[in-house]
Amino acid sequence: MQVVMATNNENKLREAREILSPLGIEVLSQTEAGVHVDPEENGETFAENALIKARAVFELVKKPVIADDSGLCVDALGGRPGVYSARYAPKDQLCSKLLGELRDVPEEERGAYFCCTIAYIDENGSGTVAGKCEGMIGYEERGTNGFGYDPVFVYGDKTLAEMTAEEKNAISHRGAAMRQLCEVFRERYGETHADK
Ligand code: ITT
Repeated sequence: MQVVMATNNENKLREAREILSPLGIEVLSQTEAGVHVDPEENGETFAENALIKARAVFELVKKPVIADDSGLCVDALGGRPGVYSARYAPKDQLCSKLLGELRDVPEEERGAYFCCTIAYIDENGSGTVAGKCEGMIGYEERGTNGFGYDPVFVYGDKTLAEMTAEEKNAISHRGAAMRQLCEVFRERYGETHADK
């Protein structure tokens, strides 16, 4: 089956493809679907924002659409940046700004988690699934893979940016949410062709 992903973030699109294509779901970009949409994300939750993005694209394409709204919640910052993760700082300064804010925070208070909510919508209606990845914020940037806050998010003994794509997708918030999405699709549409 084919779904259109309502995102302007190339890294999210890449990870969605890595996770969903082995499960038999082909993910088309907005460009491949012939639309360009960048709606204002004025929801207060990941789910609200994911639904805003999914609905905006579904109005224009008559195919199933998915949208990912995600972010990093840092314990010592009372859950910030959360839904504002993309707007916390310019893209190349996200990690350095966060490390600066946490400069004096001791190890035991450096807990954080990534959240990912995926909204899906088709002619039968809409819904959401969510995934979480718990770790901590390190003291320096490490690794060159991934994107966003990956170089400072430590899971086990590596940052997400030190993991291969396969390693990250196996434990990530996005991986967890996408695998649930696949279950929803199996219920809605029957088996995806990975099963055949
Ligand atoms: P779209 O809205 O177009 O999908 P976006 O990048 O603006 O793209 P969000 O509003 O959901 O997406 O912002 C999520 C931000 O959280 C993202 O830009 C990253 O900075 C961060 N983020 C989300 N998932 C991440 C991951 O797996 N690794 C590192 N950072 C991540």
